[in-house]
Amino acid sequence: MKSIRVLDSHTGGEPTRLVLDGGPDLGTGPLAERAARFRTHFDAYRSAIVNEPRGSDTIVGALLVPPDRAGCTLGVIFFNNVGLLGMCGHGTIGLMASLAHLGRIQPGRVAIDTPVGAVSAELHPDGAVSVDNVAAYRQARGVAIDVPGHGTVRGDVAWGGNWFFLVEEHGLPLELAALEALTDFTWRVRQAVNTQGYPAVDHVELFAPSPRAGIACRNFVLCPGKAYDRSPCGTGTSAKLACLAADGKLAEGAAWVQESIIGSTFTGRYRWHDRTKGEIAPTVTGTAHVMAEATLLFDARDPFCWGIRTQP
Ligand code: PYC
Repeated sequence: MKSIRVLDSHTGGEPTRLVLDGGPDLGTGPLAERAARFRTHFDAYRSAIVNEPRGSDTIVGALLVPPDRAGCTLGVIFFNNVGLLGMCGHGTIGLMASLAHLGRIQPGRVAIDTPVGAVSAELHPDGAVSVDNVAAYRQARGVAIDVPGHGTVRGDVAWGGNWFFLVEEHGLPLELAALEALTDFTWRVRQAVNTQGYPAVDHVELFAPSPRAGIACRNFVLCPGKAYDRSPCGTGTSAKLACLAADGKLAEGAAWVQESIIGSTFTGRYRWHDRTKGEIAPTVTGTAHVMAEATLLFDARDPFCWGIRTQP
């Protein structure tokens, strides 16, 4: 029987399933090319690892691969219930905590290759992890989208390792009690954004003040497969920092504490990467906890051996 060894962690409530061995052999070359190979030839692995019955819509998988970019010591390709992610902030924090648990890294920095660029992650002595993400920027400001059944919704389109539509004014309470309404609204926004000029946007992020002192704001992030991010979303926080920097609302180096819908937090900071292009170098800090070590078993007689594929 085929088997795949995994280590599960969560970062602020959002799970990461790290594939240690038994995953698909994607060969060599740039990670973007290997990610394309994963998508085209090995999608069954993706589904089998993160989808039901072994997984759930919320799990993000992390496939460890040899790096391609000079100076990187490892490579990772993140994936979810419906496809691949460019980068994943909570997943990188989970990856670092998992490698520390396995004794493979000590406090210090690791340069990591991803399909969208090299990132650098630092494991701190207390177990927290800071991720120096790929450069983030706002592509468009105050875009008006006509959302059927709702009306006009304005938001910014920004890159933080994935594409986001960021909405400040939405009129919904960012509370778990409103989860259904939040999911329904953000899904409709996503579809409208995709058909009204921004087909690459696959995350929608809403903001509201936090009821807790010392927190800059709360977010709700709808991920590509219609699950909401339990963490404050590392790439979403990077996209937010890019918008704040572009608007002159956050100074270089100042801390931005981003709270998720379940109350977990990341601390974000930025440095200008290229001010003329509006590109920032974001750093997102958070903590992950290891939860399970497991061997996934693949029985050829099992009709759901390769997972139940969901396409919302
Ligand atoms: O933390 O970047 C992130 C992320 C993306 C999707 C889920 N989490």
